Amino acid sequence: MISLDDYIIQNFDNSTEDEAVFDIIKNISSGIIQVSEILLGNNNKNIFGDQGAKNIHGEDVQKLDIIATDIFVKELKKSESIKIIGCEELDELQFTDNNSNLSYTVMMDPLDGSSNIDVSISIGSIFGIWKHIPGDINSILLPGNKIELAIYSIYGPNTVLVFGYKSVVCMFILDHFNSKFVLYKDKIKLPDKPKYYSVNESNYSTWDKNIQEYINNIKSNLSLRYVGSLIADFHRNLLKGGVFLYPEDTIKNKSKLRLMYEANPLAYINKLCGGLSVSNGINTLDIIPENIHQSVPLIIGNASLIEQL
Ligand code: P6P
Repeated sequence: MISLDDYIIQNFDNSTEDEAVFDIIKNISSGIIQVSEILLGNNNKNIFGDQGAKNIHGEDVQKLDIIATDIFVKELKKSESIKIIGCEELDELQFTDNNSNLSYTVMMDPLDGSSNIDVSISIGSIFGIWKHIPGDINSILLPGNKIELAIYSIYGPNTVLVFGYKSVVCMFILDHFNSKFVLYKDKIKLPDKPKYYSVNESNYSTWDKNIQEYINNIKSNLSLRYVGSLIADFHRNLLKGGVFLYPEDTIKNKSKLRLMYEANPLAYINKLCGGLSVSNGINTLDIIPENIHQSVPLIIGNASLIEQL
């Protein structure tokens, strides 16, 4: 089985860009291994539960949210090309003192699905990486269609790393004994025949009527699977085919999922696998961001299912 490092060496060229991206993937993969080992370790009692604070979105911060944030910020700063870090758990952008001529911005959700930590349901980490023009403030918040690299991990029955770069999506599984990722599948594409739909149906009354009709129509041909971790629901649907929805609450006029570090990286990977993602009727990847923590409705999965909407 081919390791992550060997796969990259064999498939990336030795351009300065590919070398910078390789370095970012390696440092993020190191952070994923550290988070995975904490979850599997025997000191779990220290990582469960609330940290006692609330994040910018008013959500209870879990202890592991902070642990994961610290791990990934430390690892990202090792990459000379990373200049700016945005994070769900950090109110403001962090600027590194790296001084390479290539410059990247990382937007991350260090631990998605943290309400599932203490009930042993899969959680994960999500990263979107954009090129940044030093000194150009307008190149910090870019739309998802400008993403250079997207990565996510799943901490579940096994630890998975998926990245999308140039036109390819690859999946690796962690060999815990040797602490290295090995290739499971590359050139991943959504299956033609979707199997699942994923949505919190308890919110039905808050949805736009078009969404209500859409769900009523698709449910007869699909099975419902919803675990409450975006990353786990998305990953299952990417491999088996399906659609995930977190529609806008039209009564409170608010959406839950974050554009920059949840919707965009997954919409980018989904697109490379032949899928489609929409938010309020437009392609998620085309949304011009207004701030790092903005929320959007998200409907993402097989293009054939999204086009029905
Ligand atoms: P609800 C986890 O907190 C999260 O942000 C996503 O990972 C997940 O899809 C969603 O919230 C679940 O939200 O309202 O269905 O519990």
